[in-house]
Amino acid sequence: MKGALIGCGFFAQNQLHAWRDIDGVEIVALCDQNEIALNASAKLFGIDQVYTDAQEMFADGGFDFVDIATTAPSHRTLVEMAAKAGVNIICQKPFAENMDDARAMVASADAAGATLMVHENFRWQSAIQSALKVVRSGAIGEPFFGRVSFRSGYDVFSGQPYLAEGQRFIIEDLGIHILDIARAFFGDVDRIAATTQRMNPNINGEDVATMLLEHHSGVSCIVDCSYATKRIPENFPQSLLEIDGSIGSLRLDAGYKLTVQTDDEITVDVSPPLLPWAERPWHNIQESVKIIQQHFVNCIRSGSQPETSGADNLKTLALVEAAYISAEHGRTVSLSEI
Ligand code: NAD
Ligand code: 89Y
Repeated sequence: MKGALIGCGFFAQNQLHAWRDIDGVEIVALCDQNEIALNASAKLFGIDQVYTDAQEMFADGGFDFVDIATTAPSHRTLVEMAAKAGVNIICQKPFAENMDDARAMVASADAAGATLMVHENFRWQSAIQSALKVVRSGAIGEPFFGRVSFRSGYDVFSGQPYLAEGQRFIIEDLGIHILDIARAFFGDVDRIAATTQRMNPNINGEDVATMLLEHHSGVSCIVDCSYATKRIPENFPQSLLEIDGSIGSLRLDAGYKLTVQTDDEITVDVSPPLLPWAERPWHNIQESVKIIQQHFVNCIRSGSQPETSGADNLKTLALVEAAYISAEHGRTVSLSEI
């Protein structure tokens, strides 16, 4: 399977490493408007076919899928270009800047018969997958309460300066993953209520968000995110879980400790492996990049829909929109409004 990647920035380096680890896949073309970033990645990963214009890359072709690793403002144009070219698509989160764009992007891939997956990778982290396996096995019974929590003081702005600039920050950038984890455990959401705060005076958007989700399944779930939390040891980038079920409970605590309590209590270490190209503390995220990209390849090979498909991601993106509306207007928002 031959692929092309657009956007050779900060995070794409992980994607390029992970593609090299996946059997039967080769990235044959690279594109970035920034020639310095383009040439640096081309040299590092030994890729000869390079473009500063995505249109030209699609016109030349010679690949079966495209990996869109740019930031959200370019996603709609690039996804629609890829769909027109008839290639399968994996696109970074946040999938789109608004719901209208996101729906149009899904429609364009559908019309072209192309697989469209969003690089929504946090639910694919191996620690989260281990917890999902326990809950889906019924080991703690019917869940009725959840908490998915991400609290950190890690400086994300040095690697991703654009995160300090937007009017929106933590829900759109990070909360989107945490909301998606809540969906993976408890399914679709009927209503959400959210508050936001900005603790860091040097950024434009909110860096703290506290959300309450009422899932269609009946589960009440708290999703809380912060980049203003000073704690030692620093937890970045771990997502922590607390789930209560009818016959037991599950916790994923800091340090990747997974505890399941029923009549007995079992704690297992679900630390992610440190891939040869990965570095702490990012190794948790980096490992999930390889897992999600392998999932994309498996789905194309088997002709099945990715779990985190474009269509599925509309529901995660709708939660982001609903959370901002709720925080702005101080009211509970029904997802049917979005
Ligand atoms: P970045 O700014 O470092 O890199 C983006 C690159 O895309 C830049 O080099 C830019 O020149 C290029 N680009 C933009 N528009 C283009 C276009 N139309 N054609 C060609 N090149 C174009 O950004 P980043 O930090 O690497 O983030 C990229 C995306 O990855 C963001 O959406 C971000 O939210 C996401 N991200 C995801 C994770 C995760 O765990 N899934 C982690 C970090 C970042
Ligand atoms: O951009 C974000 C993401 O997707 O994961 C962590 C991050 O890099 C900073 O919040």
